Amino acid sequence: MNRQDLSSRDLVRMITKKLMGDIGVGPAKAHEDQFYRAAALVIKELLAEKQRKFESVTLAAGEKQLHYLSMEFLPGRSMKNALYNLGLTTQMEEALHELGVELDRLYGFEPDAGLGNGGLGRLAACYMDAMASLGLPANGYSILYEYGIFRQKLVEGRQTELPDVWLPGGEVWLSPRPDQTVEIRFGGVEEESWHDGRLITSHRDYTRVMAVPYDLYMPGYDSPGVSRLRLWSAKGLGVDMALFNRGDYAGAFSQNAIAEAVSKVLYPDDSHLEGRILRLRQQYFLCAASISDILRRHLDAGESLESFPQKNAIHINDTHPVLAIPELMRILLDDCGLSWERVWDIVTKTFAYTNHTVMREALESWDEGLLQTLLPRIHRIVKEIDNRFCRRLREDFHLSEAEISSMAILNGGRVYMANLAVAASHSVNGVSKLHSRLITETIFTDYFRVAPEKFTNVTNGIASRRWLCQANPGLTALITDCIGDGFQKDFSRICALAPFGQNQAVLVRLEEVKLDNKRRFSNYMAERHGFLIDPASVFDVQVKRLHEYKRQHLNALHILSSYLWLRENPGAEFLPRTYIFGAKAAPGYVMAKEIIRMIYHIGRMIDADPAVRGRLKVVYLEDYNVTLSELLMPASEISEQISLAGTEASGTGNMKLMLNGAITLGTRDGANLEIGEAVGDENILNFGMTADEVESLRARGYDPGLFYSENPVIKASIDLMESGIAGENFVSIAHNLRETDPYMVLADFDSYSRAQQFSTRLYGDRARWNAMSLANIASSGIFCADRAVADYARRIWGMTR
Ligand code: 26Q
Repeated sequence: MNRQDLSSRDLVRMITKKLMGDIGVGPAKAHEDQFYRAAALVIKELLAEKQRKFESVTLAAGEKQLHYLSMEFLPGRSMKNALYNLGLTTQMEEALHELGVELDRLYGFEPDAGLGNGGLGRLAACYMDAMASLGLPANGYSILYEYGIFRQKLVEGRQTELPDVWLPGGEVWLSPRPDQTVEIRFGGVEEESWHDGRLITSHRDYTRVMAVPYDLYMPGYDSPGVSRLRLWSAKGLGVDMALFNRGDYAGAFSQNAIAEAVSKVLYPDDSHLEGRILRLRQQYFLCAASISDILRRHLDAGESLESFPQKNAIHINDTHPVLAIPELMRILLDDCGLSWERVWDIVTKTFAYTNHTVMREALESWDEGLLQTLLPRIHRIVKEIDNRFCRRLREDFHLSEAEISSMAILNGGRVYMANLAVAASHSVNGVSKLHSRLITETIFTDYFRVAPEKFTNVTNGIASRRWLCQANPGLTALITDCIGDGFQKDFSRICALAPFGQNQAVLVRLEEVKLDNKRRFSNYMAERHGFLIDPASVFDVQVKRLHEYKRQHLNALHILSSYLWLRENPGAEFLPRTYIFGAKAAPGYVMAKEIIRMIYHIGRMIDADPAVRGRLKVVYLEDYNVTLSELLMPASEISEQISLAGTEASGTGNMKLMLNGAITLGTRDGANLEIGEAVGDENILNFGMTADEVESLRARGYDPGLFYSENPVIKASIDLMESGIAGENFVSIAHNLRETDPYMVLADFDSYSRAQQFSTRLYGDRARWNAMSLANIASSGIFCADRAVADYARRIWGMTR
């Protein structure tokens, strides 16, 4: 049974029962938020039941299970997606209507589950959806952060961070499983001794934290599959009675508080953050709880240790959960008594690793002393892995000491997590063709020479049904009218839309759908934030985390130049354009926060200037998240993907925008290149240096000062930053651009400006623009997460269906 076979009558009965039984109110008196909870509880129960069935069928059939370990999952809201995938939206609408409420209004009561920072976390959520839709058994593992990604508030353009309290509305989706709690041990002393000729390790004086699992179910579309995301919550052992009885109340409770701090809050993405001990505790907490759970389930199914790699694939999402490797080794060595060689064999057949960045400064490393104190046994195992590994490189591969030290796991008192991941995984992949090539040429070049067969590429994909069918019903209806149903299940079929690029009636309808979505977005912004956005202006969108490599400041610099141009040419014809930004900055990233403040003030300056107002507008969206993104993507027309070539691993927002008919204005970076291959050069707006050109410019020596002094447009725009934008100046950004410009904003500026102007000309030719937009939608099939996950399943996880 793929679609849930329930009538609206059944749902009325089930919702009423939940209201009376769990919430304590009858339908006549219930408020909307109570209806939201009741409906969520009904859906959760259906999902739990479906997941149980799916799991028992796949286990009975002896199917291989995927375990996806990630410090981040960013599912956003669950209700709409669950109903859509179960095929229950209409019945639920009718049921609620009968009870006097509108389903659409209930969606608004659900908070985003924001247990991630951005791309990497959202990717994990998209993949859970795809696994379930393909009917492949998948378990996601992460942490039940009490506070997810901070809520962003702008005060005079300054980002301030507020705690994200999501559990009050979010926990209705979680099923606690306290019976499957796991004990995690930190610190203490580790000893080895010999008994009857065997080496026995013992561990004492450790502190204990309990990991309590909460499950979130994610159903597949028109499929029996349901993915289970298991989130671990840290629980202390309660009050220390000995201290309490002595009257030491602070001491009596403090151990408990320290233990529970582990799952309190998600670390905001900060690649430069010096190794914080709490982050390392979080990482081990996730890994130890998950490995224990995976192994228990494997053995409960009546399987042997030998069959572990045949029945389980463990994927580590970047290096954050890499301690799962030594943790599995620890259990197999110490608790199961296997030999090192057998354990190494099991581990290297089980683990696969995805890298999400080429930037060296973002590669994780930990102080070795810290690891030793916090996890003495894990440290010893890592040391032994490193010893054996380096010995092999020296003896079997005859590598030089320089090569060995670049590949070593322990070096100069630090632990290199990416090296551990590559050494112990059977597969290492990047997330776009370019990125996968670059990692073999830069950060992993020595590894690539020794074991080229490990390296592969799987280009990212997105949950197309969420980002198109659920987020953009108008466009979905148009596509269905053209090519019928069927593309929802098999997204590669969306290519059947391509011939409609010749059909003027379809193109006109496409334009109308876009305008409707722009109006919907403008109305929302007006009601919520009092912003007035003209739906007739071009919606030019850059939404992603704020980082210098993503170059929001290149966009801002160009807006400043347009502003100056308009001031000098007040009578000129100018296609009105609204630049929409949405981005959170890591709280400690000073330059990123300054860029936010500058963009905000550019918006103010323009609004205050009658000569420019109405033709240019800059909107900074506060607290950009998954739900806001679902509203914005359908309304977007230009997709800004302007990272310095060679820095953005893939990008996934670029795919969501393309799927909704936006035209990419971007560098030849990450997945932009593959978007270009799919749509053809005439349907994408590329500019700037290629990754190779960036490299050679760097090698020749890049001097941003030259661009500043020789290009009057650049000079005037940077000078404006310094002299004042809406009464504020941005000296540090101006200085950064002129003096170092690490991401070569000035080198790409001219080319970017020309691409912007070209986009304006194209937009003026409505038929041409609409045809380009349609070509983008029709070419987006390969960026569906179903395709990406099918690739992983076949080529990396050894799963078939
Ligand atoms: C590091 C140290 C301390 C705390 C947090 C972190 C941290 C957390 C998250 C470092 C990095 C991340 C996330 C990285 C990320 O999202 N990368 C993006 O992954 C996407 C999915 O593959 C790609 O599309 C993007 O190109 C890539 O930037």
